Amino acid sequence: MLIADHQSIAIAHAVEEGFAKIPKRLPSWLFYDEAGDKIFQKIMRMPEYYLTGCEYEILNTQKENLRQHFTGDGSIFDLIEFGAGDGLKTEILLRHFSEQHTSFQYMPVDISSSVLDQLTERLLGAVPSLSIQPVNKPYDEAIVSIQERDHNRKVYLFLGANIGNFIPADAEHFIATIAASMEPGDQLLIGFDLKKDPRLVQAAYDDPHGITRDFNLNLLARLNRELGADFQRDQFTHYPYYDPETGMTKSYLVSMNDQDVHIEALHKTIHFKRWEIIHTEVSQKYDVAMIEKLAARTGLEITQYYYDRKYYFTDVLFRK
Ligand code: AVJ
Repeated sequence: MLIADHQSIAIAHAVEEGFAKIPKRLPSWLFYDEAGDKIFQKIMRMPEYYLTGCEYEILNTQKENLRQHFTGDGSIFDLIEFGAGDGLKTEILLRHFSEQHTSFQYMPVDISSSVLDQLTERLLGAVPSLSIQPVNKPYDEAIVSIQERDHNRKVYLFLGANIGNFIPADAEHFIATIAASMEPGDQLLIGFDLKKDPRLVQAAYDDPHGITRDFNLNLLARLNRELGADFQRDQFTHYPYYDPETGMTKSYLVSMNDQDVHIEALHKTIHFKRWEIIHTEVSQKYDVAMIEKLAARTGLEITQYYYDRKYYFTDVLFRK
């Protein structure tokens, strides 16, 4: 039996909307259920997925520089993070800041309370002196409610190339929303994956182990589990495509046959033509010109670019 809680109603809406589009699409936030979180951890550990290692390197090498920028005039700051995930990368900063007796409170933002609970428990175990205030709200609501809570300086984190899941126009819109709430002296650190040898990007999303394939196909398994759908995963194939001209990687699930799929929660049968696609994800790669344009259009100034040794990735510090 299907249970109509808030979460599955939101999923049903998103799926109904996505499948009505041409081409069909599913939103990439749907990847992250319990099974998807586990597969994503595996992705982050595979050698082809260079992004994670690059950002670890940057944060480890630059943690003191970042601390000095964040500390500013020495007044307490709120460190607000969107999409912390398992928090392993942020932990590098949190641990260092605590060791240096930096005056800040950590505010991870997530719409999933179970993700926040797990993160809070793990970080308090790893960094016992940490002051942590989880914010269980959508990003836009969180930005407003944190403003109302205290008048501390704000430092926003959006790491892990999560911004890549937005098409550039939506990325601009999201950054503009943060920028609008920033006061002079507030800062924002964003992780961008950079354009590079197209073969390396392609391999990161089309790994030979089939882990990214499983990640993509888990969407269908999730719809089977949560919406009572009857997708057959061997009837769809994972196809990611990197376009070095635009820097955009698009991931698809391609229907290998003409088929009907019934979705119980929607009381609907969806038809897929042979070789019809479902667009499931965008992973945008940037260059410096694109980042400068983003800054200019959102009214932010760039303080510093931090790179890994190979120049595959950059964490960029912005200020108002
Ligand atoms: C978590 C959005 C940064 O786009 O690289 C990894 C997700 N998708 N492999 C990315 C992902 C396929 C990832 N982000």
